[in-house]
Amino acid sequence: MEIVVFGAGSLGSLVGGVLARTDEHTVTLVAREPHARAIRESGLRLGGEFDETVTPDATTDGSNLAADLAIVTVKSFDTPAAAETLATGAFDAVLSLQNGMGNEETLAAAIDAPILAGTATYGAILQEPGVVECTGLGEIVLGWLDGGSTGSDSNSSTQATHIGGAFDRAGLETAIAEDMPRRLWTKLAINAGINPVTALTGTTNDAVSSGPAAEVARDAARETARVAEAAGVSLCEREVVTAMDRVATGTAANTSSMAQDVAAGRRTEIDSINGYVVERATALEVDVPTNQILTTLIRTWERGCGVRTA
Ligand code: KPL
Repeated sequence: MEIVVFGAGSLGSLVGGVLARTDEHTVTLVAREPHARAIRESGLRLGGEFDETVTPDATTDGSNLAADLAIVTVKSFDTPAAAETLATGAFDAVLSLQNGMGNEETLAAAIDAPILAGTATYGAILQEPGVVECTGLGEIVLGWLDGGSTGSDSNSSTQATHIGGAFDRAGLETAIAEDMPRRLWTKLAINAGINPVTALTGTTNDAVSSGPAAEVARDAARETARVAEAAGVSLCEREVVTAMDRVATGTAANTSSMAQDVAAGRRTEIDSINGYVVERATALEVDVPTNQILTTLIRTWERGCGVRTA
């Protein structure tokens, strides 16, 4: 397949880099400088589990690209801009592998291609330009938001299976799901617990496996399950806590994306994670005090270092 990874930060570089290990795919990473230049000059080093150097193409200009598949891995606040740029190209399918909610709808509104939803629980960290480290093996789950009916035609489930099979063969453990809304809410609950707690405490993901920080993270995840239930998505509190504990243990040494953002003084995805939970909870009249506190603390930090104005 011809594959474009739009937004090759840590997760995008890992996913694109692993896909570039096989002759089956031609991979182009749309990345920022100096990462794109380093990849063009010396290849992309995959550290950790994959221990290999691969040679995908790399560019900073994502406009007018054509491919079988575009994988979107930009931060959720950059999705509108990514959608606009991707709309100048031509793709048979677009897969969102992003944190937070609402990304698929934003992409679908701008791009004339079937949009697949996905979740990824791999741990990844960009060590330096041209070097990404896999800090925890996880899983990719992908599928159509409505189980298939928004796919371009009756081939939609074949298309998802084809993409999933290609990911698997390259070494990315991938499952196809017909209950993506439920999967996205589960991933939201995992991120709502792990990300702000590790970001505020400057810890790795194992900090939410046990101890007082784990209780805060579990409360945030439980509240998210209650909001999902109120929104008509069947999800129980025990399930999301188990899922979060599994990810925290599986990516124990990983620095969550939000902890990486805070450590680097960058804007975080708080709005589309805990902020989204609070917004939906308010509309559905569900109490989410832990999500409210975590959202307030991260937003206060963002304002304090000038990466947030509102
Ligand atoms: O998605 C993640 C993130 O860091 O944003 C997890 C699954 C928590 C892995 O660190």
